Amino acid sequence: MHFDIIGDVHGCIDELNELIQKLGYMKQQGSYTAPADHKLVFLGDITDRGPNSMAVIKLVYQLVAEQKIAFYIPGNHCNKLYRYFLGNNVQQKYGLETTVAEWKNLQTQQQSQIKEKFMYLYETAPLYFHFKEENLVIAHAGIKENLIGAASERVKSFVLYGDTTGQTDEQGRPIRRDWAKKYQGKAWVIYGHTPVLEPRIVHRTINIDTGCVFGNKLTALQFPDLTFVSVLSKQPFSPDRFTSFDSD
Ligand SMILES: [Mn+2]
Repeated sequence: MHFDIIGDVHGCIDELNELIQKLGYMKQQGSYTAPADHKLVFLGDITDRGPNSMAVIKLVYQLVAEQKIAFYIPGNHCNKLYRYFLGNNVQQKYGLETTVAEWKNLQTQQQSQIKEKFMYLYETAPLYFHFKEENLVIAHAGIKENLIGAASERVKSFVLYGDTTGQTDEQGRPIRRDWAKKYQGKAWVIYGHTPVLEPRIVHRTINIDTGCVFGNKLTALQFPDLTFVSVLSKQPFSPDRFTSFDSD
């Protein structure tokens, strides 16, 4: 099996369609045909901040649930949207406000369709993938070696939010530990969550969130070939959103 793993989409539907086609998936009458033995993987944060989260939900649902040519796992933004749809009191900021505004603009029938599709995706998704035969782990914010195979609140928080310290920086963003630097596992860990200008490879970990919604590019990693395929973002560039790692 070949996996085409796509980084954080965040509502960037045009870039997503372009990337899927660049990966060799053929579009005909709105539906995609995968190259033989290939599957797409979405590693979470498909909505929020970008121009068209509704269209991304529809497309990911179509590929995962209807056409069965893609897999999906949630990210922290997905978790928040899910809790919003459950009726929980969720703060509408950090991007959720754009998705909620789009959703509220829909007619009632379309609202329930989108909600049902998204909730189905979220509820049927595992927290992360562990493809043992392929020696491949895919988790939104990554995973530590000793957590692979486990399922607990600690694992849930790690794969959704990363290795957070519980503290925040001057901009109010959570401070995260650089777990990848200490990773010694044999399995490849593919993740996103932290925008970087270029895919970041450290030991057997690869961050493919190249910040499409912040104006850089949308990247896919082809596994096991380990080749990157990217398309340029159409969004305005926000250089301050990208993390640089000093001593990789
Ligand atoms: Mn994230």
